[in-house]
Amino acid sequence: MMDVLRDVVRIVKEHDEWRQNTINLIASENVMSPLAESLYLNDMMHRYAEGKPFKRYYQGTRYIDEIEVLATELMKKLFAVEYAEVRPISGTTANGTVFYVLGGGGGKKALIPPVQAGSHVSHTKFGILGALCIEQIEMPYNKETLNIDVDKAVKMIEEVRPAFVVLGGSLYPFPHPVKEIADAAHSVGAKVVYDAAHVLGLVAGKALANPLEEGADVMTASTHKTFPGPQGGVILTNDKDLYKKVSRVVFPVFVSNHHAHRLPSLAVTAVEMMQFGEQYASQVVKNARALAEELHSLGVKVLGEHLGFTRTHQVVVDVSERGGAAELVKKLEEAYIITNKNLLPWDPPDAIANPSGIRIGVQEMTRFGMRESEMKEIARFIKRVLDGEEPQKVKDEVVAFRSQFREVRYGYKLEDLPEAKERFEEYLKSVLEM
Ligand code: DSN
Repeated sequence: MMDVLRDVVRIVKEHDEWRQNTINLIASENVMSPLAESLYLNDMMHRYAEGKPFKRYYQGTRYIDEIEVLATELMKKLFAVEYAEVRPISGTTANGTVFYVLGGGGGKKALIPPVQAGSHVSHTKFGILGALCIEQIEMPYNKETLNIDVDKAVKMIEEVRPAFVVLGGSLYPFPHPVKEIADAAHSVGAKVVYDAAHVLGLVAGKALANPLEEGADVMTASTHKTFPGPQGGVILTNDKDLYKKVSRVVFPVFVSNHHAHRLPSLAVTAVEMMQFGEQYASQVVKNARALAEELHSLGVKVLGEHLGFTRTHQVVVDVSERGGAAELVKKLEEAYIITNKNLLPWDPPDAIANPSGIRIGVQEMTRFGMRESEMKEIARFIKRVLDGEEPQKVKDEVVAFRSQFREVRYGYKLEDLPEAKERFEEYLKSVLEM
């Protein structure tokens, strides 16, 4: 059996080394700061804390209660909201909770953006929305503006009178028109759910408007995409009644154990975003724009040229004239450039195996200190692979380039907080001595 254990260690070690040598452009990922990462390893990972802080069904939770209250307060402050629910363990769990509250019980309708235009699977009949027997109706979309067709969507809201409308999503270079849609939704008594999973860090850093200030009733999100925290979910709202219902549903319907060991890292990340969020978010958007412009000038087809390519962390490339994305993303991976294939708004749903698009996100490389000039270098690497150059040849240059960017910026190191360094050393020592 020791061989199996050696294999487990090998797999983790090789994964860590490999991904640290890659240019990671997956738009839904990020890295925590060293301080947040060190605090992720803690005994709370072994514990249960069902219920709300100080009203648990288990003993032994006094520090979990304390950290949960602190993380909640920090998220409220960061997003200037009245209520935050940090127990969802993912963005999907957060969506499930809110959808259950707004549309559970069957017979209700929800309007969502088209799947090919970026709706997350949890917004669809294939995901939690469908599992809750809520009818998915797709909003009209304008392929020219790469956005919801406001006039047609308003008409549809008035006709369909849904229980709620979902905005936000996973393919999201241009923010949705929250105010216009919220006005129409509210006129028929519908709520607006804004799924900020992808852009939470950009909202925190004020590179995008806060959807709750634009008229959304509730914001769901994951806490590990542009918001560079631990993997998890959050629900934010100013609606007291909605919050109360959400808090009664997240447990016991969607979580039992809510993985409390992530909450110290969430609290740290919230503080870091208060300190460095604006610098980080504005650099992310500048980097995305620089990458898109360089790809375009090198002859790669980038979506949204007439709209300035992007207003978020995402750059979307159309490779339909290059045989589709399926093979190209594998070649990019061979060159140690990690991206994902993605449906584009005009792709048929069955193009999922070989869609026209490659989705690129610059948030993680921004965290490692890359700026506009590095984005140009990355564009050149991508172009060489797309043009058919041997990925292995590009890979060696990618690894050398990446090795110059090892330090995570816009956050705290252990040296910044001697107590944290001491605590981490003690933690590691106790594990080593066990
Ligand atoms: N599927 C993820 C993404 O990459 O956007 C979100 O959960």
